[in-house]
Amino acid sequence: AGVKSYAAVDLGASSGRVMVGSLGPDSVELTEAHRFPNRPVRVPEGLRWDVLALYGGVLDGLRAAGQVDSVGIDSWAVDYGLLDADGALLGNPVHYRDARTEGVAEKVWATVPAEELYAATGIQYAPFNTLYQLTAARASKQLSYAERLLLIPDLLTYWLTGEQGTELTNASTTQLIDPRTRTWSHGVAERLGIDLGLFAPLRQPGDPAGVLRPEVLEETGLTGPVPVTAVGSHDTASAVAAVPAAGERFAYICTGTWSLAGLELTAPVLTEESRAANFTNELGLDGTVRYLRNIMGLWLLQECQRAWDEPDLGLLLREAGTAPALRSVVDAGDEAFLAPGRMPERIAAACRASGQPVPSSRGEITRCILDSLALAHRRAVADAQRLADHPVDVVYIVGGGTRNALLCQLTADACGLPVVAGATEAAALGNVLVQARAHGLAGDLAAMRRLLTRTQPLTRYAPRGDEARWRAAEARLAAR
Ligand code: ADP
Ligand code: LRH
Repeated sequence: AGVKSYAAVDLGASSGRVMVGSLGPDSVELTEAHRFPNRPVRVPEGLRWDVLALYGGVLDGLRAAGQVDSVGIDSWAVDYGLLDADGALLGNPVHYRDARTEGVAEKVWATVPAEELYAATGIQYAPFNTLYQLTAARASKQLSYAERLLLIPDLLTYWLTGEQGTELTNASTTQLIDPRTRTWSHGVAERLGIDLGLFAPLRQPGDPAGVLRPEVLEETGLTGPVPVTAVGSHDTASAVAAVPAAGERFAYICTGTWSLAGLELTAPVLTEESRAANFTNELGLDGTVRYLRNIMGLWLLQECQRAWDEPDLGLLLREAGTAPALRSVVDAGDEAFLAPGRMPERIAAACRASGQPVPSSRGEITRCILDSLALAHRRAVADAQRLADHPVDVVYIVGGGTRNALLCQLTADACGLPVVAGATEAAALGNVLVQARAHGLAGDLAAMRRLLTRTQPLTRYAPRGDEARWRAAEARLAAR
């Protein structure tokens, strides 16, 4: 009695999953109902998401999940679908790694200088921010026919319920939200000719988002009414909500396709220094700000695996474990690694360009990637503390990278701080907790985290004290 269950749909850039979370007064259990690949497709016009396949995966997952008390959806940020006046989807959503945004930022900055844009939105420069995507699409027929823009989780929610909204945490990644007022930045939108009327009204995490449509109930075999609840629909917002931290003196790294490394703050940092360091102020749960930097993450390794046609990650990690440490490092924050393709060659080229030994075997390249990620984690954690004047004693790692013990240990070594590895499926966990709270079970963010600390397995990594070597590696990159 008293146990309720929630379906968390979590769509990452590499896979989608439907997880079922069961919550009692002192228990949290998460089980996987269904997992499906998320494979972008290259068509003549560019790189696209196969959003219908993802929706099919969501329906399969809900069927596998069985009867639940609510459903919540989170996904990667910034991307969207356009709807025509009849509510029909106009084309496949464009992938954020598509080349259409190349050179667009400079055009935007000619109208709104980068400094002003940062002061108004707090969002770091990334070519794929929705604001740049919409600018790139400005002259397109598709956009001219569009009456509505729905971010990916909001689009899937619409298909499930028939109701439209724009969830706030993900909306902040459009770069069209003012982090101080936590609502639209009308000034920025007007100056750039972006029609905010395209967006459905803002929703807060925890808000109701409708009930599953009769056709969806029929397809999934569920018995209605099944409510859909808005969660922190940006996967990183949900993942940070599930960081099992106590107090405030912690940094987090959400590791998956990306590494998102930073702090949870109560107010944005909008200084020029912060902009120059490319830190972002995304909106989190309960009035928090996710002050973090995007690092290329395990994408670097995913792309090497694709190039080598090597699905056995365990094998590569064992080889990396015996390869020489910190021999060569690349800047894992470099936008040069954003596009897909030829990753081993691009990494080798970056090592050559910075005058370091060129890694050649798969083990050496994998080691180079892991060392480089750990180094980027170190820089982000150090820079965030300095820029936000917010010291930490511990670094939490959540997400798929928690399964990579070598990466976790190297991160502890590089940061010179203890690392606590938490949930592998942190986004799904945060998704479930927000639903549970909306339905009267869990408490505030701190109470949710206490529940996680009590119930979730945690792995600790102590730093091994080789600070001088990491500082030297950092200097090699800086000297470029
Ligand atoms: P996303 O949500 O961005 O799709 P995930 O959080 O699911 O990403 O993380 C995926 C990554 O996690 C993989 O690319 C891989 O590097 C890592 N990973 C997954 N399983 C394992 C494993 N068994 N051992 C080591 N690393 C793993
Ligand atoms: C991680 C993520 C990240 C964004 C990127 C586009 O999945 O949501 O927070 O910057 O995808």
